[in-house]
Amino acid sequence: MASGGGVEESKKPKLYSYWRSSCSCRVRIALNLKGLDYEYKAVNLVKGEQFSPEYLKLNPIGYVPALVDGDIVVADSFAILLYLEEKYPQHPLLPQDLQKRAINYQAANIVSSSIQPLQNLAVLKYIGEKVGPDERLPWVKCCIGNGFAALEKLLKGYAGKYATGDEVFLADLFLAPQIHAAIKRFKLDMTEFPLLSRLNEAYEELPAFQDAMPEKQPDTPVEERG
Ligand SMILES: N[C@@H](CCC(=O)N[C@@H](CS)C(=O)NCC(=O)O)C(=O)O
Repeated sequence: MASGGGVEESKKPKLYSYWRSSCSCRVRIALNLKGLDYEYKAVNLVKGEQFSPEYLKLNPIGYVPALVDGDIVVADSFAILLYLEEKYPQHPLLPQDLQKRAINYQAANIVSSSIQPLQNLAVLKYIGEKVGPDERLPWVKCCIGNGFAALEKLLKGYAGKYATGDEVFLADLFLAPQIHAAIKRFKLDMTEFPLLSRLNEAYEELPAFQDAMPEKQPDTPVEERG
């Protein structure tokens, strides 16, 4: 795991992250929105650093992200976001309106439970080995397409400029990295998803989102920088 270091650095929250990880990206957006300076700790998933004994102490399941904030250690993006929301209430991630709040949980969970885990590195590696390398991309596109079709229907009655109105909330933090990966990494045709395409354009205008994207991280390989 690579780190920045320095005495002042040690007081900042530390985010264990991988540049292309959409789960890490959700947390990077939240930290940016809440104006929290943090130390970036790169965990190279391709090299298997998530399985080092040192990292497994932070997150026994061996996934990024993990956050260390003083004495507090919390892993899993959903748990980290709820922790940040309670500790740092500036720029709330949840709306007051209960129906809207519930839709934020639902949309976030569609991404985090019904899309992202199906296209995770470990799953793609398994499909590549057991079924065949050419089956990986069609599988990913099918999983993302099914989830996006549901999100289009779900958000139709709630979306404004962003997923549940004209303010950025939790659902947007899950949608932005997933849509970004669908377009840039998996080359998904988005014509069937006009609402999500429009939301993506709105996210691309926001500095907190721009700075969290895979192309801009300290561990982004030079050829992937943008
Ligand atoms: N539910 C977890 C999922 C975390 C997860 O799947 N992280 C991926 C990157 S987005 C990972 O670490 N994959 C490593 C691997 O598959 O070995 C969360 O939201 O944080």
